[in-house]
Amino acid sequence: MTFPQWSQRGARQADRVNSVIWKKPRSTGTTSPLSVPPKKPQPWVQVVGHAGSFHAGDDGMLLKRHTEGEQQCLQRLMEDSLRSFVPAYHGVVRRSDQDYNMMDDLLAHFSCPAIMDCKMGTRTYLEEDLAKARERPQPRRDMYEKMVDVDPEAPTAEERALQAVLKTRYMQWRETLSSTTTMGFRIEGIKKADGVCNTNFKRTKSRDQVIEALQDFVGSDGLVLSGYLRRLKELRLVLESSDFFRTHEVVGSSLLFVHDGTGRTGVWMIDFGRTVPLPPPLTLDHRTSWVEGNREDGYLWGLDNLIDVLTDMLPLT
Ligand code: I3P
Repeated sequence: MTFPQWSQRGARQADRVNSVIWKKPRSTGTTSPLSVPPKKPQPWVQVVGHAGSFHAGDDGMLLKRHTEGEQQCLQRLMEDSLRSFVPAYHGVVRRSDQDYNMMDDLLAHFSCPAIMDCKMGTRTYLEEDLAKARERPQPRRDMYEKMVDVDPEAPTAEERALQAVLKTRYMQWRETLSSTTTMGFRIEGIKKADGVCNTNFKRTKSRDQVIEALQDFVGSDGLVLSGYLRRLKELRLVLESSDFFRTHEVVGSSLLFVHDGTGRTGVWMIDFGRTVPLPPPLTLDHRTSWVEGNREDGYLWGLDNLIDVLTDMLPLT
């Protein structure tokens, strides 16, 4: 995804909010086939995620189209020190012949929240995707068209002749177009409290452009900004000692930021569809530059930069 995403805010405040938001899992790893069609997805959830991937569940739950890989990550995360930084996972449910991973809807306890999805890391495709693309290249016309829409000059002569690009090539191009390569994170989408959504951040690349977008998101409320900063620093500390994080390549995962008019804030890690376990004894520090084979994803380097940028903004609010 994406960005289903969701999010929230700060040290003591975050703890208080978490105690409200993070409910005890009721059932984990269970499948309960039901014939009731899922409710329509929340508008926000549709903004960045794959269309049709999300549905509102009952009682503050969110249903996300099931993938085995994401299920395994969420199950492992429930046992990890990162648990309070991811949506609580409640197992698999079946609706209209489709399996879904059921998790807490992180927006459930916010009132008219503002939401931002930041995709973390310097690389947005897996090393195994590169290998697959070499073995069996599958150029995509839809990605060529998306590329030309943004920059007609971007395709090579060969791509132009094919009218198609490889997905890895498209993803790399998106990384360099945005702040992914230079800062290790990029803004994917923002929904303001008034309901207006903006996903037009493909070219938001420079530090100044990123700050402008973040400033617009947090508004003039210094409490919101300091709440986010506290939560991100807590997250960094936990990531640096998490067994899960050390032993997984985390690609295409986002941080979901959420705040509302009460000053409540929160940040959670979301989207683990492209998070894969490393072959033991390989581990990552998530800061070392990527060279093919080392599996590094730049997640923590991106978080360092994000914290740095938000810290710079602090006196401005
Ligand atoms: C999409 C974005 C998604 C990716 C999707 C891309 O590009 O990179 O993260 O899904 O691939 O099309 P854009 O944001 O420019 O629209 P995954 O993360 O699941 O790979 P897809 O078209 O193969 O779903």
